[in-house]
Amino acid sequence: MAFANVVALLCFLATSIFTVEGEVRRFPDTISFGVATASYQVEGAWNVSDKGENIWDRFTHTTDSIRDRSNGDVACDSYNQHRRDIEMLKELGVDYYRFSISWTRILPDGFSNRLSQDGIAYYNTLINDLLEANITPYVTIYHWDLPQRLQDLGGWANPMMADYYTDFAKVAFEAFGDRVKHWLTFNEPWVICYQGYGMIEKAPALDMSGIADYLCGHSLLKAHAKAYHLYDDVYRPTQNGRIGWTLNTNYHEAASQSPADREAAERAMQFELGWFGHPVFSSEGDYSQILKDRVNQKSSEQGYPRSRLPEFTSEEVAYLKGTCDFFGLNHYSTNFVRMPTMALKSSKVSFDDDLGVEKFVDPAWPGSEADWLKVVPWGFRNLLNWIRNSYNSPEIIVFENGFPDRDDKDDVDRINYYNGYMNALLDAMEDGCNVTAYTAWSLMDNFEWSDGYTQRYGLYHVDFNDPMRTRTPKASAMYYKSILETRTIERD
Ligand code: PNW
Repeated sequence: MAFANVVALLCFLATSIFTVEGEVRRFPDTISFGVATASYQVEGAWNVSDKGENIWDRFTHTTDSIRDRSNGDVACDSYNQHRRDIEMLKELGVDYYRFSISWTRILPDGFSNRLSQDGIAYYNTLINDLLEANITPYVTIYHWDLPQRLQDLGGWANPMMADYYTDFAKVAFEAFGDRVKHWLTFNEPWVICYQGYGMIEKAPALDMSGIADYLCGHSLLKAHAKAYHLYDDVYRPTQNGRIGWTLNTNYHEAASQSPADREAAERAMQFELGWFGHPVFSSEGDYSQILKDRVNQKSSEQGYPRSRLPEFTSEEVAYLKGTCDFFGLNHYSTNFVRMPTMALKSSKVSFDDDLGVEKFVDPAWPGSEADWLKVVPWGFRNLLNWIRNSYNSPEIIVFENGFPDRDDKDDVDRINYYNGYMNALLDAMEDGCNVTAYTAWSLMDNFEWSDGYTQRYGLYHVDFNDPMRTRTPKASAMYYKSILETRTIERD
């Protein structure tokens, strides 16, 4: 065969391999799509008008805990640039936008006796402009930026927080509830308490694991239930909205099918997702027996006069049960879990010591810019099924899912992540999981907490060296847009 013919044949083979259309899968019409951000991560304008100081202002300004020594003083400047944000939402074609309210922007002192008219006006404008663009606002009432004044009183470890939080939520329902019909009380209670009260990873960095994390969780659960009941009793009858919260978890897969490893994996699920999931979504309510037994037993071995995990009264158990209109889920990654071969000696009191399992990842799993985030799409499918089986098939809304890189506009790794995870979502829906909405984290690059601006999750790139904070669509923005337009995805 002449050389030219060989080349022609090879070209033909190559193009036919690479242009063959993969199988296309369609999303049911019942699912809607959105993107998310959070106030401290995007707004900036940290001291504009009468805005009060919050714990992230204090943490970034007074410690060297942020990897690049940055802060959210300006962030994406969304306080001044929300019109550009709405243009991007329109370009993507999302059904809704999930954002959060900065507590001290509307209540400068943390308490509801003094409202900031400028703060209220900012969110009114944002909400009105979203509605005008035909984009539904989904509002997180609390995404980690606690008023510093309330932290000075102990923050979430103070049981009075349930009242102060509910006062704040009431202001939000009163001011915005005529137009906002989708509420989340809290973003990720586990991260707030485990990383903020147990560790130094996040503000207020209390570093009292095994004590402060459980106190935080306890009053946070009560705060959630109180705000839920307030909405349910007083506002729902006229405002007709829905309210829940969003819980994060890794999926914990048993390292083997041995009974011990399966027990270890289930225990990890009950400690992480179940800590906040069981009291609200299980049919019996309260903390799971496994969580109560472990912490109780450890506490007594360690010489404490009572369990470090506080107890709910039976009235409280009943008050907490069912306080979500849907199961909100934030999910990023998966790990394996095995039972330790030798009982781990309790050296230091901690949440992880109470849990008492070993976690590890498969080195073959693709990584990301965050060491905790490996790309494991099947874990997402298994997690959605775990929720379906453990909590009686609730309606599930995915409020966050996304991938961090360093800084790439041609972000093929992010596209691969979304392709894998959205395929896993469809697999789970075919298994019978009732998922009604899916949210990409995040609309744009933003202040990634302790990692500052070194890790980027955005569909839009943000130039943080540019005073205008210019936003540019990445390849993944165009990819997400095409999924939303066609409501289809290629099978991976
Ligand atoms: C979420 N984990 O945090 C937050 O809701 C966002 O504000 C944040 O930007 C995003 O995920 C990316 O980090 C998480 O360790 C932090 O499993 C840590 C974990 C999960 C979520």
